[in-house]
Amino acid sequence: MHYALTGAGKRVRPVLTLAVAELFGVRSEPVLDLACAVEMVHACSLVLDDLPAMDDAALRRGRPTVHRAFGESVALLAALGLLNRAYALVAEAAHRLSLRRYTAEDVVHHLAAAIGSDGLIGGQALDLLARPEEMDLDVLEYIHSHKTGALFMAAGELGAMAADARRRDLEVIARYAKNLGLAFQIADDLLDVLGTPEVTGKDTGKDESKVTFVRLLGVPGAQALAGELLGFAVDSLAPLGRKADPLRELAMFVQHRSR
Ligand code: GRG
Repeated sequence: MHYALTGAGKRVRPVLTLAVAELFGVRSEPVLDLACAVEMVHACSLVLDDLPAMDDAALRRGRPTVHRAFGESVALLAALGLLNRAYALVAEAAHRLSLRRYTAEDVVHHLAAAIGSDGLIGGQALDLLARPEEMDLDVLEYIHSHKTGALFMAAGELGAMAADARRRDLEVIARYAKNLGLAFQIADDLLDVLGTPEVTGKDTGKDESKVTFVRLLGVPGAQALAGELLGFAVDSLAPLGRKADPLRELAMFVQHRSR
């Protein structure tokens, strides 16, 4: 669990949780716990995604994947351990926050819904099961807005809930994070083609046999779509004014990321 969690990842999702809570004026230990829980869920998903039964990856965050380092059975247990710890942490943090607009159950339920069969798990299942001839842009968007976008949305929404943000502000953050997450995934597809393992810290060229945004649109088309989605993300922040600038910077980071 420690190995999976502490590798040299970018921490984009927990940064999103912290940045959202902070823009609504809240910076506290329970918020940090929520952010850590989001990263634990992400680390869990990476361990599972790397398994031989899924992507069969050798390299992650610049070092051997968890199953390569410790064996498949330990990797499975580590993933479940991280997921369990994440739920416990969110439940404790949500309780300590004692919010006015949201119950602790709302917060836990939000995360659970993002992970479940209508979230990461559903997106990943369709990714594994869809036949190449069934893949078009709509199916690809469904897969990635679930397997990647759902955790970005939850990361942002948990930050907003932790700050007791109004429902309409929660919706602003959800729209931003959905577009950011999809753009992040397209950038990931582009890095699989244009990046190197030395810089990205993971295997590249893994998607050669897969239908990806780059396969369907070409490199310039995928770059243009990522740019367009990031534009939507940034536009949706207008009601929040200048205090949302850190989220605009995060969108810039996604646009220009090399790892
Ligand atoms: C039970 C949590 C859970 C998941 C089960 C395996 C699975 C379902 C989903 C896989 C989701 C997945 C791995 C999507 C890919 C998302 C993605 C773009 C990962 C790379 O994220 P980065 O670049 O990685 O943020 P670092 O290492 O920087 O954190």
